[in-house]
Amino acid sequence: MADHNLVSLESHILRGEALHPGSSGDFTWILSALSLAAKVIAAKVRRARIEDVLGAGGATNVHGETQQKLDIIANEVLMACLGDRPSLSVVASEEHEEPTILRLESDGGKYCVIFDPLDGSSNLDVCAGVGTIFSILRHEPGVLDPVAALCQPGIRQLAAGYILYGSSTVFVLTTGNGVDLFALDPSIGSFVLVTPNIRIPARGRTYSVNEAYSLTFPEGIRRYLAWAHGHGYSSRYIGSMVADVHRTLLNGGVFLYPPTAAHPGGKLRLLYEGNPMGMIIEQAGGRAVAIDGEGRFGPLLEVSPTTIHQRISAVLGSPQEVAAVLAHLPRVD
Ligand code: AFP
Repeated sequence: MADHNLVSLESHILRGEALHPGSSGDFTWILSALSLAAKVIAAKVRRARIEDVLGAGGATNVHGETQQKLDIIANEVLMACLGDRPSLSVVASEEHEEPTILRLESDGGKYCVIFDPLDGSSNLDVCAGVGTIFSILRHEPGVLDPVAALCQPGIRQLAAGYILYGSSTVFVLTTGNGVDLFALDPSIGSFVLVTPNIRIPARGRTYSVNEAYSLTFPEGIRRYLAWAHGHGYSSRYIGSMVADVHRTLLNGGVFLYPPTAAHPGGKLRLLYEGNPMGMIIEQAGGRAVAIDGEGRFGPLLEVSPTTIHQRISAVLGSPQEVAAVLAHLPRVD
């Protein structure tokens, strides 16, 4: 590709499909639904204050968190855009307790989509960055139970991505062959490729964690933070995983959500947040690990989920920075 070529998200996906002769185009069709949903949600986020859809919607989601009005709207937009894609079997939203079965395998259902419609939504009222996160899995043939179809380790994801509604709207996508970044050009209504094949810097002296909980972090994480304080590190934390991970991806550093007193097993949702963000980071040359309160750790993408709303503690980012965190955890033999 010549540098001056203008490539939209849709043409980029079609080009990828052309590399696989015999491809049915089903997968491309799903990604185009996500792109459409992203544009609709971006427009709604931009007009949120004008349309008065900020603030709590009243209901609580399955995690006991108050749903913001825009959470509910974003969820409906995604369901509406994905609902008619003929190859989709099951979708799971962070906002819904149960997965939605769209069609059976015998009726052509081949793929599952998992999404967090508006991550970081507690930041909406203050105009800080929020995002949509998604993960696409193959529906393994013969698996009838929708929960079993979704409970696959992150290494089996076919694609993952996020859309950050920040000072500009960006769509970050991996289909397992590197990570590409598209920016929404509002004047033409298209996501255009701005950075192909993003690589995360190997290092970056920035850690991103909610340090207010540090008294209840495992001792190894507290030791790491004391080490970072003495080694010239900066701290950056928005409280919106998409925004915090996006900064980490571009600038390097490490993002952590360790076990805390409030969430001893971790707060991040494995299927909705951990796996897709972990795949993006690893596809960009970074590292994503799951940790526990005793200092045990292992590859995040190899964790086998048992429930769709399972939570996890994770560390992800530049390979050298993740290694620096792990070096402070106690040895567990
Ligand atoms: P919300 O979507 O409820 O705002 O939660 C966002 C989130 O799951 C993730 O995006 C953040 O990294 C994390 O929670 C922030 O949690 P703390 O507020 O406990 O730091």
